[in-house]
Amino acid sequence: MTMNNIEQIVSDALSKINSAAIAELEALKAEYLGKSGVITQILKSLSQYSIEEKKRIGAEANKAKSGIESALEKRFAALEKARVDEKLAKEKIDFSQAFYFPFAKGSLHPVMQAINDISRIFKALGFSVAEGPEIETDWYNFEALNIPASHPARDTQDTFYLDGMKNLLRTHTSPGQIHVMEKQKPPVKVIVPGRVYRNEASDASHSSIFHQVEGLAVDENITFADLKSTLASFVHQYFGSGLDIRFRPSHFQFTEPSAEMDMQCFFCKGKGCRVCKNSGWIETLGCGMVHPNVFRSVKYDPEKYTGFAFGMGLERITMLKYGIDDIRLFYENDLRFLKQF
Ligand code: 2NM
Repeated sequence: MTMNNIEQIVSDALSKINSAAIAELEALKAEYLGKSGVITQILKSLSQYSIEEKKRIGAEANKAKSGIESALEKRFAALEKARVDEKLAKEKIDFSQAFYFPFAKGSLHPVMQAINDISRIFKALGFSVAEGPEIETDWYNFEALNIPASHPARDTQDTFYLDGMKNLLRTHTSPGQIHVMEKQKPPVKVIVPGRVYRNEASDASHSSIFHQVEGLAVDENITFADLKSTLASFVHQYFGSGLDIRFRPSHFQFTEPSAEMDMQCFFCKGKGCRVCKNSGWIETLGCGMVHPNVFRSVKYDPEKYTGFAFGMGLERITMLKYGIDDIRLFYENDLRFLKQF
């Protein structure tokens, strides 16, 4: 066994390895390095040589062994990488093409946009946003809000009762505020947006399902001036800066005193036009100072705390803002309507 022999064996091995397919590498490894492989045989046969030759041939054979080993590893790695690269290239998606699909871009429903816009404004004024259940009991929807059993708002004409008279679909979002006050001591500043239900015939300005946002602030020393400044800030941000607001006496069971708030017509700035029916003012929302009986319902001390509350119909103010003349457009899902928002 000469150096030349071993060199020849290694150079044959390398050329076979470097042209082998991935599946052939295992066989080549066995051929050279396996139990009866060429290199293994050389190492096994060393005993027949002189000490001098053992050293020389042994060193040479070990060098050949590690050379072949590393050639096998390199070849395997290269073939494996090529295989993965090819697989990935096949799977590659050209995302620049994805946007040519004829999918229409969706958008939020105008009522949902109004909820988001109004929530953002009130959050900046320190209010949190809460939601309550749409199925309520008589207590939350009426009794706790100072609406006694004989009150006309309880008329079965208006309320959808579910099972007997126990559960009902909420007719306003105020019960959501009762839930908040039951869980939280003052100070409370919260708005509750949500869907409400009234058992009444629908027409261009009425729907049996619609949406409200109601707001509530309770603390020591809350006054009607706080109500005015909060609602003025809302009107200026949502409808337009510089619009005047005014309050007219009204009645709600859950507030005393109660008021309707008007804002100057944002369309004609008070001059009079078809939007404000020539009055220069637009009825915007109902509000008032929370009735002491409401505080008693949630075990707040009415001698210690005062609060203001307000409520508005979302479809109504969205109709005003965008000049929509029929509430039913909100529920028909006609894309020609929805696409405008
Ligand atoms: C309105 C008008 C006036 C109102 C009152 C309450 C509560 F829970 F504090 F009693 N929530 N919302 C309220 C007051 C709602 O809507 C036209």
